[in-house]
Amino acid sequence: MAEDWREVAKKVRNWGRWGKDDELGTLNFITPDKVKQAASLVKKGKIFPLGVDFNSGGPQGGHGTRRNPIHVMTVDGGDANGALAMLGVPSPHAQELGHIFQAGPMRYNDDWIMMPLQAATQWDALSHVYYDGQMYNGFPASAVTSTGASKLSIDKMDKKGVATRAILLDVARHRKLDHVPPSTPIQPAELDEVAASEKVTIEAGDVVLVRTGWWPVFLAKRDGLAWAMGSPGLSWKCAEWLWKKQAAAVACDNVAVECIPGDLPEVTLAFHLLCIRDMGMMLGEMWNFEQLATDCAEDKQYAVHLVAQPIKFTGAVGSPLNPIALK
Ligand code: UVW
Repeated sequence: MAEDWREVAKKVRNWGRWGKDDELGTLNFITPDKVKQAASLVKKGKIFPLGVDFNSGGPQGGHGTRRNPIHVMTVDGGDANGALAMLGVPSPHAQELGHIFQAGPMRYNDDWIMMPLQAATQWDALSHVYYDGQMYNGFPASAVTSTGASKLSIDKMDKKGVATRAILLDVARHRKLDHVPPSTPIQPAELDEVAASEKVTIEAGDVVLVRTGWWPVFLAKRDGLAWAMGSPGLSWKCAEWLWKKQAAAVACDNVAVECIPGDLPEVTLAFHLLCIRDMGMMLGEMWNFEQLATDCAEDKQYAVHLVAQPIKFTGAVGSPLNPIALK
């Protein structure tokens, strides 16, 4: 089976397709006409935020290297105001600035957040996973060091922007279930069935949004480890399906887009490797499609205008975001 996976990897490899220096991958499928088509879908003035909450009660914690966000106030009402806080800071300018900030009635609050960039709703950058010492487009794995990614980092996506048409494939609703059963791989044929039942066709440059109904399961149980390890999601075979459709990206309401554990036990995160490393396709994880899905089921419009820009964290291999769908 791992040999079959290697064959598919060769087939779907987009290296060189957009030039040897390309760092955008399948976002290249988003053309100006595609952006116009997406914008023309906005007819009702409805906005659907697709991001989940970033807080200490998120799904992280069971995974060794990731934690939920830690949010601390660095200036708040308890400090009376920031000027007093500054007066206590041992900096040559603190006294002077502290006095300036004390003039008049102005008071303010400030905060910090410490978190893995992969803590909640996020994009995986094209530098997130690799194998055989190479990343997308043949860039060496050594291009990512302790100082960050010099190639394929998430900030490179800003050159293009992620604004295009997206199609919601509501697999859970198609199965007439609240959610796809735990650890169930969704096969390409089912994606075709869902698209046909929704009367939509995936076209080049679309972002495919796959709803498994798994995010509400986390909200109901708040058991991040069980939730992550039992994620239903795409079979590794869906990578080739996305490649044939010339999708710009794919996002899901589970932990990793693909099913966990995967349906190819010999290759961990087999779908990740094909999409990110071979095709150059970003994966969107831990998105929340509930509100959007309810609306789509009502008006039967499963094509939306998606705006899903990552934050320009220089050299980062992923980014949190709050994507929005517009109708
Ligand atoms: C890994 O855990 C490597 O990837 P992701 O967070 O994209 O699922």
